[in-house]
Amino acid sequence: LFLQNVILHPSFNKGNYTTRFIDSTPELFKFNKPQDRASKLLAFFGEVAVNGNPEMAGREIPKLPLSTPILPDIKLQTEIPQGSRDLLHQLGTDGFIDWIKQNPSTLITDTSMRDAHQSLFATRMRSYDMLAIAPYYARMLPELFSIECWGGATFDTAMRFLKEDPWERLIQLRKAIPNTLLQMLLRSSNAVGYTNYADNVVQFFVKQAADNGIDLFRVFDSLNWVENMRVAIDAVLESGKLCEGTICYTGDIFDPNRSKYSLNYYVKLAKQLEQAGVHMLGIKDMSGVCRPEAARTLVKTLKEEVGMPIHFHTHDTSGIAASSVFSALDAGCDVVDAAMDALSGMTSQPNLGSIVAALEHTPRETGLNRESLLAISNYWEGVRTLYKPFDVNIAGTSDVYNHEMPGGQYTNLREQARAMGLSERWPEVSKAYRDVNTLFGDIVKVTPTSKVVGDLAIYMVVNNLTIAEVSDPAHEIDFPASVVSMMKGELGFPPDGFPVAIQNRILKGETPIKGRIGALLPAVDLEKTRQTLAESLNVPVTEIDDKQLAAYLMYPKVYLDYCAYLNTYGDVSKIPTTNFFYGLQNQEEVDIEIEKGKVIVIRRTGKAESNDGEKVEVFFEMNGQPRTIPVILAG
Ligand code: 3PY
Ligand code: ZN
Repeated sequence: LFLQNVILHPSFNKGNYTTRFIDSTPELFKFNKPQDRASKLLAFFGEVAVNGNPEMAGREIPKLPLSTPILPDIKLQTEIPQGSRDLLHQLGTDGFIDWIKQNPSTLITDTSMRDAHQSLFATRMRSYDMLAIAPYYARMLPELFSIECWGGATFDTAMRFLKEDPWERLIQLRKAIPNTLLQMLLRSSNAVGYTNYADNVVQFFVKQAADNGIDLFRVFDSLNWVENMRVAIDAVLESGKLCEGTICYTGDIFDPNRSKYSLNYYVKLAKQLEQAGVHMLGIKDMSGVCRPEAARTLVKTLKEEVGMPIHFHTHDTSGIAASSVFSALDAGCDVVDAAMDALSGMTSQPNLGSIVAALEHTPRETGLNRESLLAISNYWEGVRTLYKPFDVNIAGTSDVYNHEMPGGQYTNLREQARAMGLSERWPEVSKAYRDVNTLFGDIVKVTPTSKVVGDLAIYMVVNNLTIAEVSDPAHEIDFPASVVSMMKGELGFPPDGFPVAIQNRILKGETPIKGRIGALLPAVDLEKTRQTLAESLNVPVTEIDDKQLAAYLMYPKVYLDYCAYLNTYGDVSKIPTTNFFYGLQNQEEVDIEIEKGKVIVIRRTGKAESNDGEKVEVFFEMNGQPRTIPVILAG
C-alpha cells in the first residue's frame, strides 16, 4: 500500500521529487481501507468519467456509442473437434514434425491475436476481445495449424497500457482453445523485453510460458546471432514444447550490393539452427521485404539444405506480401502466417481468408471453412472499430524496401513522430532510419535492434543532424543510451561485428564486451528477488507465484505500477473495451462478470459540477444501489 501511494502520487509521477520525498510527504503514510472489487471498479469509472482513460490523452475519441462486435451464430455447447494440438499429443514431437512434412495441404497460422494488432493498432488489443472469440476458434477453425496469441510486445503492453495480466490472458486462451497449438514470439535472450536477461531468467520465463499454455515457441535473435539463441532454444527443448528456430530476413538475396545477406548467409544460419536441435525453421520477414522470387529461392534452397519444416512469416506493408506467400508455397513451404481478413494488410500479415480462397480446389487447399472464417473476421471487424484511436490506418508503401522497418515498429514510430510534432517530417525519419542502418554496418532490424535504429533516427531529425555530422568525430553528439548499449554488445553482435570507427566514436573510449552478454551476467537469485517483490507489495512471500515473479523479472517497474493500479481499481480486464477506453456515458449501464457466474451491474446516473475546482462527484447505481464517487480532478 505504501508503494502504491508512492507510485500514484502526482509529484512522484511527474518526476518532481527529491531524496527527501518520503520524509516530506506525510500523506504517503495514509492508507485507504482496502476496497471490495465492485467499489474499485466504481473508482475506475469515476476516474474515467472525470479525467478520462490516460490512454486516450491526445487521441481522438470516436463517436459513441460504438456497436458491440458480433459473435458467430453457433452454439458453444457443440463438442470441440480435434486439432493440431491433439495431433501433437498423439504423435509426439517427432511424429508431428513428420506429419507436417508429409501433409499435402497448406497449414496456416493465424496471427490476429498477436502480430496483427501489434502491427495495426499499437498492441492495444485487450484480452476481453480475444477471450470472447476464443471458443469459436476452437469449434470453427480446428484446421488452423496454430494461433499466435502471445509474446513479442504483448507482454508488457498488457500491463503497461491495458492494466491486465498477460499470464491470465494465456491461461484463459488455453482453457478456451484446448485443441489448437498456441504460439508465442520469443526474442531469445531478450525474452519478451528489450534487453538481455541473465540466462536463468530466460530459462525461468520459458518454463512459465510452457507450463501455462504455449505449445510452440518462435525463437529469434535480433542480430541473427545463433550463439545468443541457444539458451532460449535449450529451455524450450527442455520444456518438451515445439521450438521454431527463426531466421530474420533482411536485405535482398539477389542484390549484389548487399552480399552480406546472401542466400548462403541464410543457409548457414539454418544449418546452425538445425544443429542446435530446433524442430522447425521459421523465416521471419518482419518488415515484409522478402520479394516473391527471393521467397521462392530461399524456401526451395532451405528445403534442399535442411530437413526441417519451414514456416514463413511476412508483413504486407508493401501491399504485395501475398505474392511472396504463394511463391514460398510453390517452393514447398509447409506453414504460412496470415491474419484474419479484418486485421490483415498493410503493416499486418496478408489476408488469411483470401489465401484460403486462392488455394481452394488445388492440391494445397487448406481445409479451412470460409463461412467460419468470414464469421470470425466479421467479429474482428467490429473489434477493430473499438480501437480506432490507435489505428494508424496508413496506405501500403514501397518505401519499406528502403527503410526496412518491421511492421510492428512502423506504425509505432510514425505515432511517436506524430506525438513529437514530426508528422510532416516523416520522410526525413524514414531516410534517417535508412542512413543509421548503413552507419551501423547494415544490421538486422527487429526488436530490440530496430528500436535502437529508430531512437537514433528520431534523435537526428529532432536535432536536425545529418548522417555526415553523426559520423564526424569532430562533431560532439550525445548518443541515445540504447545506441551506446548496442555498440557495447549488450544486444549481442552481428557475425562481422559493428563497424569499428563508429563503434569507437559512440563508446567514447569504453571497450565493448567480449562474447555473449548472457555469459557475463550473473545468475539472478530468484528466491531473493521473490522476497524483494513480496516486500515491495507488502504481502507474504508465499503469495508471489512464479508467474508474478517472471513478470517482475522482465519488467520490474511496469509490474509494480500494474500491481499498484490493481490495488486501486481492481481487475479492469473484465470491463468491455468500449467502457474501458471511453467510460460510461450518462445513464449507460454495463454488466461486468467479475468472476464466473458473478455479475455486477453498474449504471452511471450523473456527474456534478465541481464546486471547488479540485473534486467532482460522479453518481452511479451498483446493482440498483446508489453510490457517489468523489474524484480528484487531474492537474
Ligand atoms: C516483436 O519482437 O515483438 C516483433 O514483432 C518483432 O517482429
Ligand atoms: Zn511479424
